[in-house]
Amino acid sequence: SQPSATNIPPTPSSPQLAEVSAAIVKLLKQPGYDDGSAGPVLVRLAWHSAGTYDVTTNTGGSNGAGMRYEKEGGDPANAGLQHARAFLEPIKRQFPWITYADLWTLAAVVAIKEMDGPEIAWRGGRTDFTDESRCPPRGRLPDGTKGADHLRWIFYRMGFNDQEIVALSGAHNLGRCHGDRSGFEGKWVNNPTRFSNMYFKLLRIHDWKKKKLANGLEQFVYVDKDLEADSDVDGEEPEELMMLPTDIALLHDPAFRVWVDKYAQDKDLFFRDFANVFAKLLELGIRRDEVGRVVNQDNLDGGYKS
Ligand code: DDH
Repeated sequence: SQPSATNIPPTPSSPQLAEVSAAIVKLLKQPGYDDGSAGPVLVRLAWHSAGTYDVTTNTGGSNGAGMRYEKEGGDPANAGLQHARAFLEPIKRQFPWITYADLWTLAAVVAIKEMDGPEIAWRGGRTDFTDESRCPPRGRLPDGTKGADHLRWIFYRMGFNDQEIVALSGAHNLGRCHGDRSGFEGKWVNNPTRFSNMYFKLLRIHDWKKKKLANGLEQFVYVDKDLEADSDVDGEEPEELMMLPTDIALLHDPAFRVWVDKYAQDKDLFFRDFANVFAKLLELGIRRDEVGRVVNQDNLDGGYKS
């Protein structure tokens, strides 16, 4: 049975969504792709779909799945996310009743849990735009070359505070940078498909050195000296870890630093705060009635209404 107009949007424990979630779990393993998992790029898809929110105009956010259109999908900040959308396409075909906007956000929540991360509250009912007229303008997502002022400018616009900015940034425990997508190169932690607070620990303990890439971008790197010594023996290249300038900004800004320290020392606190702030991210711009149905009046297309 599929959800209908009179139904409250399914919750993750409902039988329909349990099937979709199980299908997402199955597709996470992608032996030929990156570090063997679609998980990190799916998390980034959900974040970029929601991170366009502007609290003063109440525009943007995960409702609509506007990234399917060139106007939003073609934002250079979204380079590479076509891979995430392609991973989910067979699931959309298998369960046509779920909207793209719900599928993209649900996939991130399922992936984070599956990668040993916290359980994140998720509610369905998002609708899909049927043209690009309501897509947010480009340029609302953060720029990794910048500093603390930029982070506040971007994330305060979404309605987040300093603690929430740091908690959200902990998602960089996952995945990597790709030269052909963002221009940056490398991963933040040694195991980029396991969710943890390692990002905060490494940020604090290492002496991050600026490195200029061939394309002119600057990032910060650290090469483990022990690994380097080991590699002489077994002939393996030591893997260089990286941080973006925006990651390093968390370390040097006193108000951000308080939370970097707390999250490095207390994994449970980080997991709790991350679960709360990621759930909040996915709900930005979504208005619901008292039973949880999405009631965004500017967007009545698609979804669970037929
Ligand atoms: Fe991020 N991120 N992110 N990020 N992000 C990149 C990769 C991933 C910034 C820049 C980049 C968040 C915040 C910021 C993930 C999740 C989240 C890449 C590399 C850049 C650049 C892209 C590529 O080359 O493929 C900046 C700047 C910020 C900031 O200013 C705070 C947040 C809030 C999240 C989140 O999920 C809550 C994930 C996951 C990835 C790894 C993607 C992959 O393909 O692997």
